[in-house]
Amino acid sequence: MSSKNCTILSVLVVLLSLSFTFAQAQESTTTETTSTRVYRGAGYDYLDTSLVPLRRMDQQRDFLKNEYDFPAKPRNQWEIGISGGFVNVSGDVRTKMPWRAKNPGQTMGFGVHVRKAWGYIISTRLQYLHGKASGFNWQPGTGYSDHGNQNPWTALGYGYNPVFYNYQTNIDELSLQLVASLNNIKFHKARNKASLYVLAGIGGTLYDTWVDALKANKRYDFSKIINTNYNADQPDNWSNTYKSRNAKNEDLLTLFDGEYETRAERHDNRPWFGKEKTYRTVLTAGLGIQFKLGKRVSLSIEDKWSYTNDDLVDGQRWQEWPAPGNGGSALTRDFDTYNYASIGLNLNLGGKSVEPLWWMNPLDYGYNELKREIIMVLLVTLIRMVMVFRIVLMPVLEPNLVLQLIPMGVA
Ligand SMILES: [Ca+2]
Ligand SMILES: [Ca+2]
Repeated sequence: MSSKNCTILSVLVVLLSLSFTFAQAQESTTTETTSTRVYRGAGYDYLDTSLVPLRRMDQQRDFLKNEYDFPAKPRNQWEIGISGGFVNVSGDVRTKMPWRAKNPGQTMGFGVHVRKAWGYIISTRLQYLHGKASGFNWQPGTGYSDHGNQNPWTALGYGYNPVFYNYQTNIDELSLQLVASLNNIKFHKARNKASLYVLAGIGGTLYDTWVDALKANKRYDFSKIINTNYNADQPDNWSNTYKSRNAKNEDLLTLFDGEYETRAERHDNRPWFGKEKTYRTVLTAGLGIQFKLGKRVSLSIEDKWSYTNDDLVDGQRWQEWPAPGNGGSALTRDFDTYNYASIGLNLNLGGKSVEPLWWMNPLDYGYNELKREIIMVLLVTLIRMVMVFRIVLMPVLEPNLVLQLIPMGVA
């Protein structure tokens, strides 16, 4: 055989062996079932019938018999989780974070939930939230006046004097949410290690709100703070009173005793539960991210808003600075909404199940089949080239070599 023919044959053999090596490397680097050395998905083995519930087994059988192209949806785990974080009311009275509050414990809450995926995008979550929020204004107001003894400031005899509104509210919420996973359908990676999601839901809230209007059974004397000139706390050439809020806040923190002893104003046209609590249906919305810590454990950071359509969650609903004696102030414009910013720990539960589907990429199976198809086409093409070379070209180029290779099984 001439050296030229030897070279062509060598190139084909090398190409063939390289293609097999490539295919095996693909399988061995991605396989989770090393015993068979076949890639069966980075998320789960889609040939494993023990993961398929009985009601979907007919589909799985059809899939395994090659009579249906789609594997049945596997059983997936439940998630349970706990969380803790800050509770704040966006309302008429300024809410406080723990480091700005009279009592840091009155600005926080905790939550527990169960979550279940119904598809790769949508899951539902049932969450219970218990929390406290508190706050106070650094600007005084008189809008409470002329609204009867339902208002604590009026009932305690503050008359038309300016007061610093404050509140502490206790919240118990149960809500059912639809959660949409945003980033588990991936075109360039088999898995997501962080899961982004948004949620929207509906629920019910019981709340009760209290006011710190007395110190040792006596009314507060706010006149000292009201009459203090805080302009010295503003930067030079500024006339923005907001710049003096920190000094006022410090004085108010010193003045308040932190005992919210007086019931805040409540709706007298709504039922009260247990004499204290008011019920409201709430709409919830939020967004969050989960980080995978292990096969069953994840950490979540989330922010959730609850829309109450209620203006007394912070105990205050009156416009500021009405003209005394003119029938009182009007209602403020916006309702109170509360927020829960939390960090949580989640655990996946369930045997004979895959991970919750928001941790799975549904394209994993399809891409794998596509890749396998491409490799097979390459292999068939190479084999055909070898056969053409062996049957058509080699006898013409080097008939003696064919005779020599036949006993060796090469030709
Ligand atoms: Ca008090
Ligand atoms: Ca309000």
